[in-house]
Amino acid sequence: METIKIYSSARCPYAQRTRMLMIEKELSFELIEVDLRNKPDWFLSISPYGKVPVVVDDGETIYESAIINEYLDEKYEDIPLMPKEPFERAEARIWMDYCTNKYLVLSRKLLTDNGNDELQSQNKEKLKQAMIYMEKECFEKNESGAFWLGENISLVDLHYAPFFERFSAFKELFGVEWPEECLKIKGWWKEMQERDSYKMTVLPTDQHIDLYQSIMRNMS
Ligand SMILES: N[C@@H](CCC(=O)N[C@@H](CS)C(=O)NCC(=O)O)C(=O)O
Repeated sequence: METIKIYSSARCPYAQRTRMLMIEKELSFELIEVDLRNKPDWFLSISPYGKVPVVVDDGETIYESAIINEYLDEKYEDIPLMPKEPFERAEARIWMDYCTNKYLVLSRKLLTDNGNDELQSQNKEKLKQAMIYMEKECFEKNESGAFWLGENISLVDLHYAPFFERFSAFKELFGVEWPEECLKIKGWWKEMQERDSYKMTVLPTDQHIDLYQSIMRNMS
């Protein structure tokens, strides 16, 4: 088997999802760091969207973190990260979709609406309600286990973890508070921080703050 190649950027939360998956599944891989401010031509010829992560496995190119992670989980079955039952698989995908289309959309609004106090207080309230929804509809319904789907870590945990890592930067930049109702999510986050996959990919909050500040400067 050829070593899997992953084209990544240390600061990219989407690439982090895939790097975490490789570590959780104990896959051997070659990590290729790409300078996204100065993308080399060879990278643009590999990455159709010019984005990381991209994976090359057995000569095939796969991109988009959620698709890569499902692909690698299906192909390398020894340590499965998705449930077997179709309904449970659908539930996992619903929670990953919630991350993309709700949690991340609301988080991004804090960046785009920075400076508008009225909109920011609405954004913070919406983000809080989204977290309370996750707490009540997912974590409080789990009968056992600290993970998103219960006892076993899954693709859903890897989907959210990089963005919870960045929560402390959002607290610092925008005063976002962890809702006091979200105790089980807090327990999950504590558990995730103990994983090797997290410890080997985490960056200090200062670096996230710098990156978000530069994103906001480029917006204005
Ligand atoms: N939906 C993509 C998002 C990937 C993405 O936005 N990557 C960023 C870095 S975090 C990137 O490569 N940006 C370069 C660019 O847009 O030019 C995924 O899940 O893989």
